[in-house]
Amino acid sequence: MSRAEYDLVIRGGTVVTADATREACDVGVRNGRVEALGVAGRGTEEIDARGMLVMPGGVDAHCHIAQISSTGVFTADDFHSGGISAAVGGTTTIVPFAAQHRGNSLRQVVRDYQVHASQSFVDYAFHLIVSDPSDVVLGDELPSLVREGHTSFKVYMTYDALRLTDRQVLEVLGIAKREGALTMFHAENHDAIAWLTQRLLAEGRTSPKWHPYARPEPVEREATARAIMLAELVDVPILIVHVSGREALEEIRHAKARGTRVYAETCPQYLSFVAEDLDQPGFEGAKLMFSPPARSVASQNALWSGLQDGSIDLFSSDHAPYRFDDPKGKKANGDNPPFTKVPNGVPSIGIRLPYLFSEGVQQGRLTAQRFVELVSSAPAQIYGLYPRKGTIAVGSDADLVVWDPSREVTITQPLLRDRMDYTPWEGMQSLGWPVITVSRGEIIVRDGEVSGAAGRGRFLDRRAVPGSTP
Ligand code: DUC
Ligand code: ZN
Ligand code: ZN
Repeated sequence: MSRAEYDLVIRGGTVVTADATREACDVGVRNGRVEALGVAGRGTEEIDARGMLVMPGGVDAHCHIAQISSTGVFTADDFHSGGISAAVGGTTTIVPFAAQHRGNSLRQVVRDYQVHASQSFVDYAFHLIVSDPSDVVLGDELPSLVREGHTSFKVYMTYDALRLTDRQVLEVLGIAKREGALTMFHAENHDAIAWLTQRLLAEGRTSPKWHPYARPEPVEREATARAIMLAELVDVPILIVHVSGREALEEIRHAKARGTRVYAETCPQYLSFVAEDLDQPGFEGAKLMFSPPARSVASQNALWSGLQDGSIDLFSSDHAPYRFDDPKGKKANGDNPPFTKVPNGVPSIGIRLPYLFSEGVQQGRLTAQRFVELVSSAPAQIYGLYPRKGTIAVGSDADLVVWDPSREVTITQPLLRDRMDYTPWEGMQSLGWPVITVSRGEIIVRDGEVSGAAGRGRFLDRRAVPGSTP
């Protein structure tokens, strides 16, 4: 018998990339890379993918892993558990944040995250969070870290512990322009939130359901417009993360129409929940506390149209996992603290792809190709990982998902394999599911069975990809 030509062949599936759909297509993998696309000879291991979609593994470009929140609480997931949950949901690359807190050296922060990330289950890169743009950070650390491959950073326009002034934002944007990096914005107006919050608290409106009232849509709209204006002054591309509402999206549409290079991201929680969903007995609403907050059905419809027409460029999780019934999670400040003292965020790294496939592709809102673009190709392109990640092409890393479009799955927290004690999507019926996840040619999830060593994920140097920096 002749020797196998490939380590792995995924045979006869419908291969979907952002730009093409190939029926009855084999994918041949050798040494962790795609080596054949179309017809492949024998593989040491073979997967029969007839009736399945074969897509590039997801790239989650917005997730908080092993990070201390602005309220001082550590995320429930580290790079091992977060990476496993990602892989179970079809994601093979993550880009979490190396988050600077004031007074910290940015370079030391990156070193610390490298230690955390040495346990990563999937491949990873870091964005930086710049919260203290001191002379040393601006003059030395930030430029040199960009040159070393950390080519994106997030700035916050709100949160006492993290926010930058407009002047500081301009300084950071100047470095982004000079060094060829992309600045990501958390766009909410800090003073408006502080004023509204003070009034709500004074009126005794302290339970989780008031959280969205402290940060209504105009707060996001104004900050989005301001971020765009600041970027236009410097003439540098920016990206608005977690766009939640119709109003902010309108600002982005206008800016794109006049030629400003502004990318926009949204996340599953904004399509799934509305502000009224936080109105639950006791502290339950804290499970749905994230910022910017849940909005309205009108905003959800606007986000879907943005995903369809390209006003929204990518779909990330903003996974920020804080356990509900836990003094190290949502209850870090007591069993029923005011909404101002609850860590913000939801666990969403595992649900990201199944949610968008089920609600987007299966509901006829998105094509499968657009789905791939939103969850994989666009984030890889925008953040300098393409075409190593984000596509299925000869020479690309063999990061693949075999997706059963007709598999019906009821979502439960244990299924998602994170370290949480709840999922906001408990009970959701997902039509379509990633039955096999492959990372650099290694099958790391098969029918919910996870295999692969801790720390198998590799750091992705974003300098190495010509032509893909913004
Ligand atoms: N808001 C953020 O800004 N980051 C993490 C999660 C959240 O809700
Ligand atoms: Zn944010
Ligand atoms: Zn975030």
